[in-house]
Amino acid sequence: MTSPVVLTIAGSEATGGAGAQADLRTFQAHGVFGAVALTCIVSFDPNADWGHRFVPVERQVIADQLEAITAAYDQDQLAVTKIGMLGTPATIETVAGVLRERPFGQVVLDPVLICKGQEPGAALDTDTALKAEVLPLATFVTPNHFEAESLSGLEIRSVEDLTEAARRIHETSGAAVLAKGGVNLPGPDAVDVFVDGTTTEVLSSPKVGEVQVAGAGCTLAAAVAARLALGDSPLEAARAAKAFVTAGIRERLVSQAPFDVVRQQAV
Ligand code: PXL
Repeated sequence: MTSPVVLTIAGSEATGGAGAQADLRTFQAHGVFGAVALTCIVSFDPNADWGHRFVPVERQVIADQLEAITAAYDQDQLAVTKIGMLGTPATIETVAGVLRERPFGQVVLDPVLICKGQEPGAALDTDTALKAEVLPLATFVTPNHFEAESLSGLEIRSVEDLTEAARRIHETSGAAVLAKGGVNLPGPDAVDVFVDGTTTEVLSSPKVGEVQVAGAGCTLAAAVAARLALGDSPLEAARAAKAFVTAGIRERLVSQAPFDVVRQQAV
């Protein structure tokens, strides 16, 4: 039996809250089969404020993983690719090079710009490379508040600002954009804005607390990818993904770490 396969090109976050682990649980919850090309390994440091220890996977090993995946699944079966944390300019160059070589179907980009604990200079190079090399290849982008400011050049304080930022990111990338306000915008609701060439829609649901829950961004983009693989339009995928993340935040996992994580619920 064949099934839609969704690929995530993402990092490992060892405790399982974010990254490829969250992506795979999200794919499983939607009944789609997940493949992973691992880009880096993040290990939080409980002795240093839970900062990120970050090790990139060697370029050749990333290319090898993508070679194995694209040889196993043809383009009809591997219809959607999700991109999460890439982490270094070298990784970005490798991934963008492979994506340009063959069609990877729809490409959902979660533009993870900085990782706590990364050296700021290195993070700036990574941001620049991501914007130049990967953003033009994306068909769907899911920036959070900070990433939407960085990608649009706008300061975002309101839903109107978020909408304008999403429009600008759509104009420069050509991609459908789901810009996330989350807990960073004031008010009782968690507001995201969807923009593509034809539709602007504000997606709103009551905030579940005022504290950020880890893994929400990964889960949202992975749920968009899964829904697209199941045949949703981008707008339908955005609506369903938001509902999926909200349910996962309600059922969040509490641990000894200083942040709770999204727990994906079966659809
Ligand atoms: O949530 C962003 C993110 C993505 N990918 C990996 C991460 C994190 C944040 O911790 O570790 C691997």
